[in-house]
Amino acid sequence: MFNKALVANRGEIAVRVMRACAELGVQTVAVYSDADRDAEHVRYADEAYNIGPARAADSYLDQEAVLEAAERADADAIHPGYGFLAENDEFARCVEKSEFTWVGPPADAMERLGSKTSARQAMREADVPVVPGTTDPVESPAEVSAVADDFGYPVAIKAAGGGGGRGLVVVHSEDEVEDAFDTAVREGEAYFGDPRVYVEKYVDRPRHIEVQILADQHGNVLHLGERDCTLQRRHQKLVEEGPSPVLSDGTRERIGAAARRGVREAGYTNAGTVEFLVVDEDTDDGSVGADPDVYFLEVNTRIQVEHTVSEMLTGVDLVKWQLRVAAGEEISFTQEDVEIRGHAVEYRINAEKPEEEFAPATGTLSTYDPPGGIGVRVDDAVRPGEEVGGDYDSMIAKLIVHASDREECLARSKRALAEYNTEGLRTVIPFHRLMLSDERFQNATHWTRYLDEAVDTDRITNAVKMYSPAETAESEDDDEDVVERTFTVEVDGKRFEVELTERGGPPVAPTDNGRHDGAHGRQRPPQATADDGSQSAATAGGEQVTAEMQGTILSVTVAEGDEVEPGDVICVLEAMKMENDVVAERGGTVASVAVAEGESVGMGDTIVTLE
Ligand code: MV4
Repeated sequence: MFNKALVANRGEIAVRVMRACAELGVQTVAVYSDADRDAEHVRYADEAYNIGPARAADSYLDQEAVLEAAERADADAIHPGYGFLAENDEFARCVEKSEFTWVGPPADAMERLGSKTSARQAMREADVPVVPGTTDPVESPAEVSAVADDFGYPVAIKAAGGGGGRGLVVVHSEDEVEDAFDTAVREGEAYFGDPRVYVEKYVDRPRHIEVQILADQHGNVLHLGERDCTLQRRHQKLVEEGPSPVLSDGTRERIGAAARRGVREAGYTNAGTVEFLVVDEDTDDGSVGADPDVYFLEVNTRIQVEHTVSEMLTGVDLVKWQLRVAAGEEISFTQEDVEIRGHAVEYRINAEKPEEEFAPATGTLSTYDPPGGIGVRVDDAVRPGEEVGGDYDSMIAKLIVHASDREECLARSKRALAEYNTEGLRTVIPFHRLMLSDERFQNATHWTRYLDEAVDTDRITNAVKMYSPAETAESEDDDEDVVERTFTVEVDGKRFEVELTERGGPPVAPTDNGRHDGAHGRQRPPQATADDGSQSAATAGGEQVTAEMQGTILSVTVAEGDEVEPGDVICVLEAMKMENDVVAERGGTVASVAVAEGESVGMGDTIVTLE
């Protein structure tokens, strides 16, 4: 095993790799840019070297600077993490020729499987189903039209050096071919320095399923189950889970065996992921039957963000095995030993504003209090007071939840996300809470473009308002006085913590119990506030009065035909251990009542309709 490993990365993955090193008794070397001088991964390492200014091209992507740091530290291995240089086969080749050991796949295998066209060729040779289309690059729009004549529209023109959605142009008809071809060639050249493109039949509404691979230098090639990464937004994964809730055991075995064949064919070693598209032509509701169509998509020749899902399900520490395999060790378990236990879901915690098209957010994490408890893992590299800028990727942490099955996992996820307390920096946590009450996500009938095509932005905006009123209140109208008040009240001997966000109200002395002295010491999501200060757990704009959070109806105080005035209580909703009045924000006649006492409601469910 190595004595000392340099981690050529930053953030949570750098800490993740260093933890694996620490457990193996390997000394750790961090590299950092000027912007990361006080970053968590620097503090965690045994030694650290500055490699340049904040701009990634001048630091984390500067191959010479990284190699110089490895020499100064007298490291004997380099682990790239993910992103930055992790899939740069030229850098891998550089390291292979140096005195350092590359902790990753051989450069040749990276090059062969990193190119979309040669990867398709390798998979075809290994009898792995690939999306119908060309394996070699096409030279003209006419060749694109010929493929479409064979397989029908839509077709996808893809950059040979592409991935992650860049250099992918969908063509729906003949008259779009020429412009689409030119666009794909231009994007390939611009993003990947490679103008070559190829054509595939475009698979509509697929699920994105990937298989985790681990292979050593002794001919052992294993898979560690699959991950379902279908919940994405504009090619950015937000939630990954395993095992996939839509695959039958037969399909699961099929893609696992195909992934092993494919990477073995390419001489791949170390950790990697084989991506597939899974689609069922026989269903039209997004569900997948026992024998869907499975198509190879591409290989990721690195450890991925979502490797944690496979670790929680199998108990295998993938990063430690990366280090062991790179050091020449043999994998000590067989495919038959790999057991998938329970269900796991990873939620990416990005500093982004979901209600503003997931625009990057910056700020100071004045409060950072991640969840804990059974089955809850948080991989992060931030701490209270951290300044989060826009220099690098927006992901600041990953919440990984593991439980006995998907139902328990989603329930545990709701609890963990409710505990995940951040202030001073907008994150996607409210979006994740919303998804946990989204019917399609709950019944796993979403598809890769579900968020792009079918999730109403207003729903996301309402969810964000519900769970982070302080930030949204300030951002809504910064020159308006926004006063937050927290009251601890007792009603009939029962204790309630009530948080009010008052706009334009008189200044008040801050309460002495702060915002976090609730029963569990956690900030509970404050409720929307109706005019009279009563707590509304719903909004009544327009015709429907809807639930703004998941909960149980304790009582319904109106019936069809009743006249209601603004502020009248419609019903009482029990949520997050509190009783919340659902009030009408405008008057009207009750046209219908959609709930009854004792029923559960999800966020966005209609409670009554007013006319
Ligand atoms: C496809 C596809 C459907 N048909 N290729 C997305 C980026 C890269 N991983 C390849 N991707 C896809 N390739 C064919 N022939 C669907 C995807 C895809 C996707 C496409 C658009 C928007 C979001 C997506 C998420 C995952 C996969």
